[in-house]
Amino acid sequence: MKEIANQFDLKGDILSIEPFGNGHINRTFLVKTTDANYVLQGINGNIFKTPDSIIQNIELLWETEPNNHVILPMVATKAGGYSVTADNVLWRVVPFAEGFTSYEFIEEPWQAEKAAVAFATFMKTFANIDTSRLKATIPNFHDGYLRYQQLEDAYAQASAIRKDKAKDLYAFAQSHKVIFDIIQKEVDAQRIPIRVTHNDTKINNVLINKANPDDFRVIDLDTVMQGILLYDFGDMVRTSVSPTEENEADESKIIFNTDFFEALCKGYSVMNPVMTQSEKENIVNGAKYMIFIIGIRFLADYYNNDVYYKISFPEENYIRARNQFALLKRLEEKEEELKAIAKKYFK
Ligand code: ADP
Ligand code: GN1
Ligand code: MG
Repeated sequence: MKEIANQFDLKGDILSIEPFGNGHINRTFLVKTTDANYVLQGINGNIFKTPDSIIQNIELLWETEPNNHVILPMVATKAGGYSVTADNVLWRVVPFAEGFTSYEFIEEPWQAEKAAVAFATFMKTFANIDTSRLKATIPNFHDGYLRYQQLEDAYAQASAIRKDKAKDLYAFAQSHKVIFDIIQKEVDAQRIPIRVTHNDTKINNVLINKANPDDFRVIDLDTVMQGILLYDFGDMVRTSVSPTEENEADESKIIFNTDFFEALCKGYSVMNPVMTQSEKENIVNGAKYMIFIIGIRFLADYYNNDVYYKISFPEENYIRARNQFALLKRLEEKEEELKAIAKKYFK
């Protein structure tokens, strides 16, 4: 690790390199030197087949908005460029954001509001980039029909034990597939436009300055590419409205907090002037789309014997899928109330 870290233009001498963070995909390390701290990440090559496209996309963001305070700069290598490849893994470095914090779940509405402002600001800041210039780092990433097909393929080859264990979840998935149709129809009719989107607006992908919550950085830029606004809003809802972690053991703790939802709408309403009527009307459908799509991805990975998401115990992907579907059920119970709240902020 030290050999890799030393190829970057770091200030000072390396003191330690320790595993860091909570992501499901990449390998993240905190590098401490005599002068500064950095985050070193190895991009998961099984998932990102063209990891260099991630670096190119981030370079494009910086090229377009060189003075922005929304994302973190990449640290250059001594050889020039922003990445080092070792044993087929692409490594990159960003400064550690001193004095900033991220939340694994929301505890108070203001945190949801700030996160929504952060992700909305990200989208506004880079809105002028021609979306076709961004590389698809994971092609068809939020394609609901593809994800559903992947679930069916995974199910077809799953072990009898796992099929039986998750049979209620599979039935739930079958009965909810229609969720994808509503949004797809709007996209096909171009009532929902393609934009520069983050695509992984999980709440722990925004860092908030502890001394000044209006100062933030949006991180985890690996899936910045073409997308629709509702993916970004929807994934924030998915990861904010229940004060629980994705692998919460007790299903009864999964709730849909309407105050947190309202705070997200309030924060995100800065997008109002650029949003189309269809985007505004489909806010709640976007949340359903993202909760459902991530639920079926966790379920498919469970059937595939956990080849995609990192797990820390054997049934973790089953629990994650169960919790997403529980959240979707909680949403459905108050769908009309949520639509009324959304309407107040997106008019
Ligand atoms: P992954 O793609 O695996 O989710 P992230 O880039 O989101 O990786 O990093 C994982 C976690 O590490 C984040 O949720 C955040 O808490 C922390 N983190 C990442 N980068 C930084 C940074 N530059 N400064 C401070 N904390 C960071
Ligand atoms: C992954 O990298 P991380 O942990 O922020 C995943 C997202 C899922 C999320 C579910 C590249 O995000 O799509 O929503 O897990 N990222 C990728 O927690 O697949
Ligand atoms: Mg992350």
